[in-house]
Amino acid sequence: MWRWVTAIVLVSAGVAAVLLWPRDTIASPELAARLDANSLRVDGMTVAIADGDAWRKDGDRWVWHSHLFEPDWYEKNYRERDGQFFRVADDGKEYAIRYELESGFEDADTLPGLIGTGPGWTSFTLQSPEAPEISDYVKLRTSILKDGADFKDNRVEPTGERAYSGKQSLCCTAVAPSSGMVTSKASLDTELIHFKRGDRVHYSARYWLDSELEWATLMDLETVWIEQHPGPRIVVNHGALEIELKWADKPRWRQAEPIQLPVHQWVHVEVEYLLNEHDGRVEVWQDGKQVIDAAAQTLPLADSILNSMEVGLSATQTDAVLYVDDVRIERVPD
Ligand SMILES: [Ca+2]
Repeated sequence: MWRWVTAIVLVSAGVAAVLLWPRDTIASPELAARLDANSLRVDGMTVAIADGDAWRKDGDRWVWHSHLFEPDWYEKNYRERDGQFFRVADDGKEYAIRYELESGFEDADTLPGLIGTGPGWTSFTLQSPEAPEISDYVKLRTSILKDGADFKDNRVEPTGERAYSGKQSLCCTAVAPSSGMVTSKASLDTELIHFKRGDRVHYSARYWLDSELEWATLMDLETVWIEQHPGPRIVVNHGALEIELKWADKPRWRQAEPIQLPVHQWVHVEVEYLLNEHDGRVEVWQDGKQVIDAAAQTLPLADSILNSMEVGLSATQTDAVLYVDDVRIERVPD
């Protein structure tokens, strides 16, 4: 089943990076010429990517920096038949990819019931002080799904406590990260989606905040084929919406005059991305009012496929409780 496959994919990514450590740490003249033709500035460094590896310019040499992705990730993980694209899971099963997904969280009254191709969610992430490392939260996920185990400190679950539509919404509860942790997470995730360069992607959801969020992310679109899973995300910074591309220098698009997200009431958040590694666009609406409209880089690389969505508290720096309802993501015409 998909749920186990997703967990396996996440664990194996780190191992692959170690096994594929390249022998040469200085680029050959042939490779250097390719790198020179495609360099960019990140963090004050000149870097370039070739065949899945990142290289850093050091004087007139290119020095190997890190392994970012498998060069054959697409051939390994996707199939095309009669114009239909399929994602190939680790067990060889094929899943038709989707250009739209919606959820009102009415399918089940417990978290495991939301996981599956029917409801549309394939995993969840509960990274917290009681499950701080990848191995901890993968183990927790397995025990919740397989053994019916209870949550630890963070929770993500359908609730009848409040709803924007129907009888339920998704409630995400997270405690602040402890020292040494980068972030705390309580999100519901799916890898059934598929958006690429040139696509216009519209996201709409209703949120209810229990308190003002100091710094948190409400939705991440990611490619899982590059280390650290880069992609654009919806950020709440000191209570106001902004957009960040989690990649390289992490460019951000903020409101000129930030409007606070209301607390203790439903608020409608909509985001539209035109996907491009240079000349994309990002638009944000809060309760129907446009608050951001900017030219933006919205894809890490030209061939990146955004195949994962995390909804809920995909990151938070403080204790937080968030309700989400009527999530919809879709590819829309220009
Ligand atoms: Ca609902």
